Amino acid sequence: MALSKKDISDILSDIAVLLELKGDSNPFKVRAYQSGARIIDALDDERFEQLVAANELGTVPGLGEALVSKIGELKATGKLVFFDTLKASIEPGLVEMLQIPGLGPKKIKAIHLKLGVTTIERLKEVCDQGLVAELAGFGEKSQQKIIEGIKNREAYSKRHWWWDASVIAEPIVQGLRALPGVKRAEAAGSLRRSLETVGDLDFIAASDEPGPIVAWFTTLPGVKEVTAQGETKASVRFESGLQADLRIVPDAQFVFALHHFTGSKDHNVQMRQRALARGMSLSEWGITAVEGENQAKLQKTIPSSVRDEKALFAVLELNYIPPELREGMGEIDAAEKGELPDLIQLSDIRGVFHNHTTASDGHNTLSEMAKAAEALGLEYFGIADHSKSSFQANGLQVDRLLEQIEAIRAFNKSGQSKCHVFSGSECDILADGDLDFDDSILAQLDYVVASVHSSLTQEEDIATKRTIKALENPYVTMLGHPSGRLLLKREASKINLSKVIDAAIANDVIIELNADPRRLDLDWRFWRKAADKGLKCSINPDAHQTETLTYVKNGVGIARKGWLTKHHVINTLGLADVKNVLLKKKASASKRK
Ligand code: DGT
Ligand code: CA
Ligand code: CA
Ligand code: ZN
Repeated sequence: MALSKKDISDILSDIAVLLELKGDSNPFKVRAYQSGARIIDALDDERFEQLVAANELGTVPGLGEALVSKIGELKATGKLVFFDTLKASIEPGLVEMLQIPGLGPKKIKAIHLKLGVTTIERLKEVCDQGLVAELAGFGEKSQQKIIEGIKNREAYSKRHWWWDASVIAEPIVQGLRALPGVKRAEAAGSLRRSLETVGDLDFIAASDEPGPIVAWFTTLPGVKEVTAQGETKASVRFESGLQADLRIVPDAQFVFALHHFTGSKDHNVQMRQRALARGMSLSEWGITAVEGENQAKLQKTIPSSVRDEKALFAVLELNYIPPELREGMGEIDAAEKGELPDLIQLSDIRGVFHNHTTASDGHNTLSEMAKAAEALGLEYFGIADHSKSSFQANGLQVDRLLEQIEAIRAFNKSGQSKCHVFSGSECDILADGDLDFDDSILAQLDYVVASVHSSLTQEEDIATKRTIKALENPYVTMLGHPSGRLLLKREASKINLSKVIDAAIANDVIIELNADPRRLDLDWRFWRKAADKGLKCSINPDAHQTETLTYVKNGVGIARKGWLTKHHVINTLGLADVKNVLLKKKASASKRK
């Protein structure tokens, strides 16, 4: 991806800041980068590109040889070894401190040298102890400002689970659409792309009278602060720290704004390049013919009105690309060849596995859960309470598991619910890869979800072997939350997921896409390739109460990001077919015994 003029000047300013932070003894060097950034900013885009192409940047007054060669390297490779080395040579904590308002490189350097501070946590401690106020050039006031800055940074810089963001966004979209004068409104950005976490919300509305819409948006309930306000746009911050941008455009521009602000950035860059290659210029405002010999001809091929995204993609000779795929990861190529997948939809889901009840750590009983599943229109409902080693989650001992199997049989017989209940277990994979129940017990279940809940800090080869050993147990139907990550909270375990995926395929084991908004595990980035190799997916809500069965929606969004169709996902099968799949697995298990 070619770097823009702005990208390059940003990097030059960053270099100046980093040099200062590092305490480079040559102030001229720092200034050379600062002024280099300013000089480039002042050139107009086209002139800059021409100079680069003609190798004539050196003729610009103020740009020395060193800078010219660095810009050349950035243009040619998209990287700068000098910049990367410089960054790597500085404590990352110090670089992070630059994000705190009022803290520049000089002050950070002073705090680092005098108090030995290298992390933001430690910085907070020394501020709380009053040590920063005592440093020369600081004082009480600037210390207080740093404390405030750290607090705000925690609240505002954090990303949010997609689910939480969508709960806030949905009523806003509905509210916008209901306003008089709003012709169309949509949420864009990472939320629309169904990314697992969301930095901020982006709304686009079509209207000729933006004033009242801005007023409505900035006074929404829950708005804690209006961070920006203009005639056609506004930004607000909600109690949770989540920020939201609104842009209001004329209806004719809506589709271009929607496409642009849906992103991703990588997708947009590739779309613009494709447009340019065809003599067209695509932006958030519209699509036009670039000046030149073909201009007149092109003007005729570009329709006078592009009303929806399907039409926009068609101008660039592409099939419609669903937002979830717009990550710049091959979707444009596939759209050109007509090879985009027919993505799974929420309505394809016919049942759900991996749910908990009051027998372990769930909040609702078997019958409450089954009836809630029935109310959602599901044909089957799988229970998978924790096994005995998960004592912190009230895991079931063998006798309680056998009782539950009986209770489920009785429930199915009673005809209380049209939803068929499968008896399963979320069976712990013990530290050595053995399962928490003997095969003779597992054989009595309809299915088994095998999950790791303990010894999460094993080294990669041990963790990988442990999980693969569990997959080789013929009674294991599916692998639960394979990486063990908790988004924004806990890193994934060290485990080689590519090897785990291959082992799952070899052993005819399904891998779950755990749809709990905090997990979304297996990550979408693995699914496309894995599914191509033959891996089957189960979208599992891991519900611990009736209300969270709807997490399946989050799981479907992530499955779509992973290019999955309904044929890859086992719980799109109807009851009879799914029963067959489970019976076949059990039959092959008993044969192998
Ligand atoms: P987020 O908010 O961090 O979860 O991610 P996004 O994708 O919602 O990013 P955001 O809110 O900064 O911007 C929304 C979209 O606007 C982004 O996906 C693509 C577009 N966009 C923003 N900045 C740029 C840019 O510098 N270049 C291009 N080509 N597109 C941009
Ligand atoms: Ca966003
Ligand atoms: Ca935004
Ligand atoms: Zn679990």
